[in-house]
Amino acid sequence: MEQEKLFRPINSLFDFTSLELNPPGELIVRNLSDMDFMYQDQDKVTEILQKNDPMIYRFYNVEIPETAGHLQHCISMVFPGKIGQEYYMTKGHFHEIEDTAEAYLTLRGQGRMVMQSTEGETDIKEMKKGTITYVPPRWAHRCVNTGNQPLVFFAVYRGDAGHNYGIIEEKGMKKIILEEEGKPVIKDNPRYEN
Ligand code: S6P
Ligand code: ZN
Repeated sequence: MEQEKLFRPINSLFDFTSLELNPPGELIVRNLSDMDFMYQDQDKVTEILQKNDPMIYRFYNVEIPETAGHLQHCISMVFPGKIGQEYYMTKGHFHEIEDTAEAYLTLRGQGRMVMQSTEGETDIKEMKKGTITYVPPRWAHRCVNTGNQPLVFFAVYRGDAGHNYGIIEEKGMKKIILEEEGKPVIKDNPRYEN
């Protein structure tokens, strides 16, 4: 069998002050207009988008071949803020190859990882500097910034795992995280369609 061409080791450096990765790899930015339909308060979304289009999060994907033997890894940051009572969050996804897991190390900030299995169960874990969150195979995952500084985390997953946003774009997730009396609370998503 022909051997894959030898891939050279690489180093990336994350700067905790500028919040940039060097080299940046592939930088993906998501503004509110990229995920406006995901928030509960659609009047608030419209009101905000009439004035500006805030950056909700961005992530740096180190450029790694998307094959099973490799480990994709990235640095993501969700900025602090809310749409109405709902905290800024990532879109969330299943992996295209559902049977692939992921590990997250939180580097800075405060948040929650909202997970939902293909069977419809929910699990929510705290994210804060030092937490290592394991996302087992077949769990969708979304990160919510419940603090007042950027929520920054490092994630690593199988090279060919891929991303499936479709189900969450269509249906949302069962649980949402809102701020009530200055604190994050878990609520049923009134817009979730079974
Ligand atoms: C990839 C991993 C993260 C997310 C990133 C953005 O499997 O979970 O790198 O891609 O945090 O989230 P999302 O939901 O927009 O891909
Ligand atoms: Zn993932």
